[in-house]
This record gives sequence, C-alpha cells and structure tokens, in this order.
Amino acid sequence: MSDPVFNLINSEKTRQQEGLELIPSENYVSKAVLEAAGSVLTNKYSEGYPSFDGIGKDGEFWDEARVAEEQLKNFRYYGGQENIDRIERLAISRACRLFHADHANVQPHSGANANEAVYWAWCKPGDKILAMNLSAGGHLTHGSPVTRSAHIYHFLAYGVDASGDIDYTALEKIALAEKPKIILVGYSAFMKIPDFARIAKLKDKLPDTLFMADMAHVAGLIAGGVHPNPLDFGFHVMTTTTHKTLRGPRGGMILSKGNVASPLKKPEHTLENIPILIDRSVFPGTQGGPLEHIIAAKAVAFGEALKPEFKTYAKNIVKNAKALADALKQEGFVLEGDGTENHLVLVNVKQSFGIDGKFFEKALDCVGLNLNANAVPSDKGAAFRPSGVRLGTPAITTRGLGVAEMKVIAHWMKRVINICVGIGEEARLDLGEAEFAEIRKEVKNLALKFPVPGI
Ligand code: DSN
Repeated sequence: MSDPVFNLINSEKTRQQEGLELIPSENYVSKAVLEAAGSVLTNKYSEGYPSFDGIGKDGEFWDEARVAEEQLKNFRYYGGQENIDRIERLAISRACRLFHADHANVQPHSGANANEAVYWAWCKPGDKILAMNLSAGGHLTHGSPVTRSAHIYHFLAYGVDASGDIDYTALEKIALAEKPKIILVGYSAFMKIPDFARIAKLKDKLPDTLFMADMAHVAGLIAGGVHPNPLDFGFHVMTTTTHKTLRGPRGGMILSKGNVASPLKKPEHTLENIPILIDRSVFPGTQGGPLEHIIAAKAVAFGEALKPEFKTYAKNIVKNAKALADALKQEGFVLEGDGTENHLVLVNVKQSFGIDGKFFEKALDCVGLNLNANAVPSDKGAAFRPSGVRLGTPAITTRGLGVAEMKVIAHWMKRVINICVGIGEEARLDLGEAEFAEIRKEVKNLALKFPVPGI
C-alpha cells in the first residue's frame, strides 16, 4: 500500500519490537484480537442493542432456533444485524462470566466514556460524586476541573495517607457528611489493593448512593484471579478499559449488578435498575454508533482471558512488578508506598536523585524504555513537571520477560539516572547521546529475544 501512513505503521512496529513498554496502562494484543479489530465489521452501523435476555448465563451456547427467536427482539436502528448481534452477545456473555456481573455494556469507546455514562445514568447536574484526588492517584475523569463532568457534577475528593494507602477515615467521614450520589473507587497511579469490603459497608448508611469501581488498570488482574473483584463485595457498577491488563483492543466497558431488561422502556430510577439505566445512558445518552469491530476484538480478548493460561499471565504480572520494585529499591530509587501489590510502581525520582519525572521519561525514551512522568501525592500542581514516573509490567510480561529481566531493567534505569545527573537538564539530552546509544543497544538485544505477539 502506497499511503505513507503504512510506512509509519511499520516504523511503529519496529519501535515496539526494539524497545520495552513499561507504561502500566499499555499491553500487546494477540494476532486474533488485531484481526478482529481490523475486520469488515468497521463497515457496519448498529446503533442500539442486541436482545440479551439471560445472556449472562448461556448467551454463548444458544442454538440456532434460540438465536433466530432472539433476533426478532433486538433493539437496533438498522437492518443486517444477524452477525453483529451474535458477536455483541458473545462479548456481553463472556464479560459477565469473567467479572461475575449481571450485565455488561461493551459499547463505550473508552474508559472516559464509560465513566461519563455511569455518572449520567445515576446523577443529575449538581449531584455530588466522591472520588480520589488526581494527585493522589485518581483519574482525570474522576473530577479534574479540566473535564466536562466536573462542570456538570459536584466532585468531592479523598486522598491517601502517609503510607500511600487510601485515607479510609477521610473517605468515610466525607461520605457520611455529604451523602454523595456516587462513591468512586479506582485509580490510575495506586499500588495497593483497595479494601472494597470496608467501603461497601457504607451502603447500609447510604441507601441512595451508587458504589462504583473504575478498575481500568487492574481488570486483567481481576479476570486472572489475583485481585479482588468489587462486584463480589456489593459494588453496583464496575467500569474498565479493555486494553490495559485485560489485553484487549483500545476501548471501554461497564459491568453491573441488577435487573437486565429492554432499554426501550424507561425504567424506574432505582439502583436495582442500574443496568438498564446504563444502557440508555450509553446509547442514546452519550454515544452514537458502536464500534462493532472493536466489540468483536473485545469478545476475542475476553475469550482469551477466560482461558487458564490467563491466570498464569496475571500472576506473573504481579510477580514481575514486585521484582521490579525490589530491584529499583536496590538501585536507590524511592518508591511511593514502598513497593507494589499490583502491576504498577510509582517512583519519586525527584526525592531519589533530584531529577524531575519528565526529564527522566525523555532520557529513558532515548534508550528505548518507555514509561510516563506522573505526579506523586506530595506534588502540588506541576502536571507537566511532576516529581515521579509510573511504570508497570503488563506489556513486558506478555512478551515473556521474567524476574531476571526486571533486575536488568532497574539497572539500566539507574545508568540513565547517572547520565541525567551528569547532564543536569533536559535541554542538554544530546550530550548523553553516546552513552544512551550504548544502553539502547543492550535494550534492543534483549527486546528482540522476546518477540511482540501479533506482529
Ligand atoms: N490514560 C490511562 C492511564 O495511562 O492510566 C488512564 O485512562
């Protein structure tokens, strides 16, 4: 193909093969997921939903007669859905099985869209939502003033304590005083396992509050059985992306507990009806046509996550993250929370070596190690010059790297720090060119021993 876009895609393939992806929210999908995402399903409009009576239980195993019967009951605005409906039902039923949900909406284009759809399903403008502070590890869509949601709803924030864990006392105090419509648990830069049982205890005193968990980062760990599932502790709703630890295509999803029924009939506004309220909020509330090629790729990824080998994968992600954390500490890096219980490590580079996170991120790019600069809880503002970097093991574990390689990575990172200290500032990165090139060669040699799947 002559379009220069394809040259750039090939260059990106090379970049992925020759470097190591340490961004904790990225992963490498299988060839099957890639094929589904690049399929002819992109040609199809299918606003609406397939019928889904009983889908969480046996949707995957319907016989032809049942499929034909259900086909007459779909809620689509376009014809020609006989294949699309079956694919979307498969995605829904596999997602329900993976996460013990009564219902799954697999249409959100992203995690941000999924979160907004839940807010819109349960809240009115001005309602209160209690979520984690961005600087403490929360996500932009959890109330950052730069988002649309922050202009619609009234966000309240909790943070972390000195140990780096959730400040549960503050969370409970604010929740009981303010009675928010949503309490949101779930983070983008947090290394501990939330105490879902403790938070869900608040349900007795807050009967009109929706308990929501944004599990985008750890969904694959939940699916793999190495992280608790908030839905098992009485949370009503769980949102996630599908491309992080879950290792599917880029996209979002909403899982919920409650009544599952036709989204055509306006349901009563109750917590039991949250699955139906969510369906109406995704479409037509906040999105148009679903991306059925991506939904097909989600279905394929969920099928992969249901296999026993995914449990081994999830276990290895955590094992590698702990090994990486230990190795970084050995090299003198100061870690927020002093380590990790999941897939992610947050390093306070400023406190460790007097270097800011952005400078270190750019220097690591020079050697083919990719991670991202990130705020740490003690940072005040400074979103573009944070003190930390965030890294994790989902992608490198997919490639097959193990504990021994974690030590090698930590040592490369320390060598890059030494170069940075010598250079003194990001504007002079070119001064380290020769030393960076030497490390880059070592990174490439190791990376090529662990091929990227799907390429
Ligand atoms: N942008 C994602 C992350 O990197 O954590 C969250 O949406």
